[in-house]
Amino acid sequence: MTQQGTLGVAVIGTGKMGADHVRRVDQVISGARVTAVVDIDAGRAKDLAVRIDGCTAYSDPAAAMAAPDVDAVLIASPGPAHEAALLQAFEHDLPVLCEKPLTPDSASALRILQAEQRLGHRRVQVGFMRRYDTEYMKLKALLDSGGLGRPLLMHCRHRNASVHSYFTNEMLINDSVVHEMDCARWLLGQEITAVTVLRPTPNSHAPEGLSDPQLVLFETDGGAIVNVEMFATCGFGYQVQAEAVCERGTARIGEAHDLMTNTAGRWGGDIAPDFVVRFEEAYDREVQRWVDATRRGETEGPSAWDGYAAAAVCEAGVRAQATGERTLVELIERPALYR
Ligand code: ISE
Repeated sequence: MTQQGTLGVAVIGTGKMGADHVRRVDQVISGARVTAVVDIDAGRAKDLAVRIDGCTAYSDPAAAMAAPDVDAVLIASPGPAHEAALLQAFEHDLPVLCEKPLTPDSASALRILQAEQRLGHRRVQVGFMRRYDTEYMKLKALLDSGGLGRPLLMHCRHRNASVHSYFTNEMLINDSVVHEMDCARWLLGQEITAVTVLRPTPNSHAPEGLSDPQLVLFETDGGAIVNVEMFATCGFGYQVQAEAVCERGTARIGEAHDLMTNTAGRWGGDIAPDFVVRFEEAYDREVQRWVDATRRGETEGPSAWDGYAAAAVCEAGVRAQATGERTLVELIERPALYR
């Protein structure tokens, strides 16, 4: 660690999330500084690095991880590049915050689980940022307190204003519904055992070939059922809502009732435009907690097991989507390191 125990962080990947994390570590988070920025586009990395004191630009993640001023790694490159970067980080025994997905499929996620078990301790926190959102944290605490009794159902809505023209049906599961998969597992403390996907006649505003919206159902090993309305082209803004229906009551989050106005004969409030805005505080808290835990020599938060389980549920989801059939999730037994 560098001066006064400040954590030197290498940010790998400088797309939308990576660039936002560089800004966050540089300007928002305490106890850490960006000492390396890595991108296969060397010019892009350099543009970001020159704006930060003591920050070096790299185009090769391995070179950054070998640098003496790099104590920890934040991976925000595209999913297919994660496995190699994670394994390189393990070689140096560096703590990692890895944006979702851990890796793009369960076979590669399993290789990460195995490699981390060979290290003998947890090193990876997966970037499921909703777990750090104030409302989600309140819902989790309420469900864990048992005050509402056993959760029976969850209704979730996940709406994006729009998506790129290259957004596919598989991405709808792997990039978007994956958040509900993680939240359902975490909130309920249960594993998802089966997935069913139903598709109404598509929105005429959806990109060619994208069947949007879709209704995704999860069944869990605790007997709960979760339904997710995934609507990636709703047009009006970004909305993420969840309602738990329990034996003694219900609890709902995501209504965004913070500022209501009355004017010109109408009442209303604002809807966030996208996830960077909606979950800004959650991202800040996620990265701050990662830095704090890392400086204490600990690893917390969503683990590589959570990344693997999400990948396995996504695989079942993509199969269910293609076949229209209820599809079972195939999971290995949870290794001792993750219990
Ligand atoms: C995106 O990748 C995200 O992670 C967002 O949270 C999600 O709302 C969006 O649908 C995904 O494309």
